[in-house]
Amino acid sequence: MAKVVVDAMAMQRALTRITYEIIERNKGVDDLVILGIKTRGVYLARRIASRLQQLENVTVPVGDLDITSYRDDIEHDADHDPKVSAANINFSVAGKKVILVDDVLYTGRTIRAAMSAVMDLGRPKSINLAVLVDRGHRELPIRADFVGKNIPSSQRERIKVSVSEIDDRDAVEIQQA
Ligand code: 3GP
Ligand code: 5GP
Ligand code: MG
Repeated sequence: MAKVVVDAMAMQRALTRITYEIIERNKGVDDLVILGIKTRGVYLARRIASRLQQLENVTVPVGDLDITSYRDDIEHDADHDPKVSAANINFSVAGKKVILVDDVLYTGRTIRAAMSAVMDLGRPKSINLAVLVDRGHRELPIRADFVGKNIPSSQRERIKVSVSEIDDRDAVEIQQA
């Protein structure tokens, strides 16, 4: 049984709020770049960029970070951390205010890997993290700066994020494993 905890309207509002918070925190949009973590983080990143375009009339560069698992299931591999590749980013991050965007924040290991991939490209001025859902269970000292919704979860539960670009709708659901 899946329970919808964020519907399409709520997701839209959360992303709009996060966009305002990004503008406010950065005192504008100068030097911002947005990097979405595949797969669904990329679509959320693009939506934030298009709201920045509407609100501030600026085009903020958006790039993709590729995450590779060591196994083909979705479970975390106990022995390996996720690998994140910044190979496809064709603009400089040096001196930029980087906003990382992911759908779900869980142990924090993906974000740790994403930060090192970004820093291998150049020295950003700052890195901030925006996530649609924070489900808790952090294993590293990592937190999000911008959160759509905190969903305290049990380890057994799965948070299903759907985005209309690739799924049938916009929604966040809790599934019992
Ligand atoms: P995403 O690539 O859009 O983020 O990992 C493949 C997909 O499975 C991910 O989609 C993620 O949303 C989803 N998923 C659901 N539960 C989990 C989980 O516990 N761990 C991981 N790594 N992915 C999960
Ligand atoms: P972390 O590295 O913080 O443990 O996990 C973050 C990554 O794993 C995110 O990119 C996310 O896609 C995925 N993830 C972990 N738990 C969940 C979950 O419950 N639901 C979804 N949709 N993704 C998850
Ligand atoms: Mg993800």
